[in-house]
This record gives sequence, C-alpha cells and structure tokens, in this order.
Amino acid sequence: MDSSDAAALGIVRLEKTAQEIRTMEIRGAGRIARAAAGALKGYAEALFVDDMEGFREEMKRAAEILLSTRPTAVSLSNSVAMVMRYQASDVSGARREIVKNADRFISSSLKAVDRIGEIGSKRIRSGDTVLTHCNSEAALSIIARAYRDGKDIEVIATESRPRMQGLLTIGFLEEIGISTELIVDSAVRSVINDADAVVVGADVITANGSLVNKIGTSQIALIAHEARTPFIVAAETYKFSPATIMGELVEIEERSPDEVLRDAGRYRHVRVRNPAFDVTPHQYIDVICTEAGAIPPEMSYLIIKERLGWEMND
Ligand code: RI2
Repeated sequence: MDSSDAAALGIVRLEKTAQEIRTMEIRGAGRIARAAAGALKGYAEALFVDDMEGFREEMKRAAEILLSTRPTAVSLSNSVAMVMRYQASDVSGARREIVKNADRFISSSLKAVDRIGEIGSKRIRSGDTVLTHCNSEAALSIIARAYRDGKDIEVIATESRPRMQGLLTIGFLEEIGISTELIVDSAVRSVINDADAVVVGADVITANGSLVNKIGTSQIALIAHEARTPFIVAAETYKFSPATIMGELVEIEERSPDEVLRDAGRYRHVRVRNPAFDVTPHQYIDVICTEAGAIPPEMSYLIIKERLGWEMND
C-alpha cells in the first residue's frame, strides 16, 4: 500500500469513528474522548507525508473532523488538545509524540474512572439507595465500587429519554447483581424520598463549578435540593472546561427532533425541541468526585489551573 492509499485509509477510519460519535453509537463523555484519541493516533500512524507542514495540516484536519461531532463534550476537545500537544519539528518525532499522548490519555482516563469509584464510593453507606440518571461510567464506577466493597445498596435509574441510556445502566447493574428500580424521568420527584443520594456523571464542569450533563439532570438536582438529598457528581478532571474561565458559554447540543418524535416533520404547526444536555448551577451540587479528590464545586477553577494547566490571562 503506498503512502497515499495509507493516508486515504486513515481518513476513512477516522471518519468512521467520527460518524459513530455523531450517531451516538459511541457515546458517554469518557468513551467519546478515548475514541477520538485512538482515531488521531491511528491517523498519525497511517499518515506518510514527507514534509512537516503537510503532516501538521493533515493532523489539524483530522482533529477538526472529530471536534465537529459533539459540540458540548469538553472531554472531546480536551482529549484532542492533549493528543495534539507535540513539540517535534520532524514528522517521525511528531508522530511518536502523538501516539504517546494518545496512549497516555486513554490509559489515564480509564484509571481516573476507577479512582473516582474508590473516592466517591466512600460517600455511599451500606443501606443507601442511590438515584442515577442516564448512563455514566464514572457515576456507575462509584455505585459498583460501593457494592463490591460489600455495601448493601440499591439503585433507582431513570430511563433518560429520548435515547433511553437508562436501559444501558440497568443492563450494567443487572450484570453485577445490584437491585435496581427503573423509573420514567418524570417520576423522580415521586420517588426522591426513597433515595439517600443522587450520583450522576458529567459532560462538562465549568469554571464556577456548574454541571453540564444529560438533559433532565438539572431538574433532578432541583428535586434533590428540595428533598435535602445529597447530589454527587462524578467527573474526571479532563471534563473541566478551561474555555469557561475566559467567559465562554458551553454550547448545548440540539439533536434531531426524530429522536423525540418519529417523523416529526409531518406536523405543520408543531416543532420539537431536543436539547441533549442542561446546566445544573453549582449551588445544587454537594460534591464533585474527581480522580484528584472530592471537591466542592467552588474549587473547580483550581482543577482547571492545576490539572489542566490553564491560568487566567493577565
Ligand atoms: P461518562 C453522557 O452523554 C451522559 O450525559 C453522561 O452523564 C455523560 O456523558 C458522562 O458519561 P451522552 O454521550 O463519561 O449519553 O461518565 O450524550 O460515561
């Protein structure tokens, strides 16, 4: 296979990953980030160009394809930025650095999920019932670790319309043997007094400690606040958003109306809104469990500064 065939195959593979992220065949902020890191690694390995300018241009094009897939996921933009941090001025050196960065990101992000489980499970007591929303591997890591540490816990899982990620959650909990109740999203306020804690994942944590997560999360946080039920967020540090330090607002992805109502276009006077995420103000969050420790939302800027290396512009 000559170099142009290898590069063509590389972009086909990368575009396939991008499409799987767009369609949510690959979903979950952590999984999306790892898939993007792997796709960039594969593209760099398949890219046989002689000149550094050509290599740089091609890698930039590949990164932009991936970044365009899910606008809200800061985990995606942070993982792409981390993988694309190469210093070498020659192609083989740059390729080596990209491969190393991708491997390091994938490995550290998986370790972070385990560490969050270890730290966050300490907030779960034996006898607790934990309510969770959508399908978050970080949140489930906390729940699974508490169970595996011998704590007698139960779970209430929301179905999480419109994409029903809650069915993935109950499948996971069934597999490991945790007694679980599935509820429709609008039943949360009816059952909240049966829950001793809420544990959810994160797509974005902003500089002031607010949470961007699956649509419906902010209503659950409001309900938990009213019921005095602890609201726990499980978030790897690469989900914290440096851009929000600079005043940027997080774009909330609007997905196809057909996810909510099949053939929505048949209506002449009805429009379907399908925001994929919402924002939970930091006032409604009790603790954010990261792999660096359990922090109050007010400490989020420190995570961005010290873990992601972003400073306020002077
Ligand atoms: P982990 C998911 O988004 C959900 O909002 C979930 O809470 C969040 O990503 C974090 O998931 P989507 O991909 O990284 O289902 O903890 O739209 O798995």
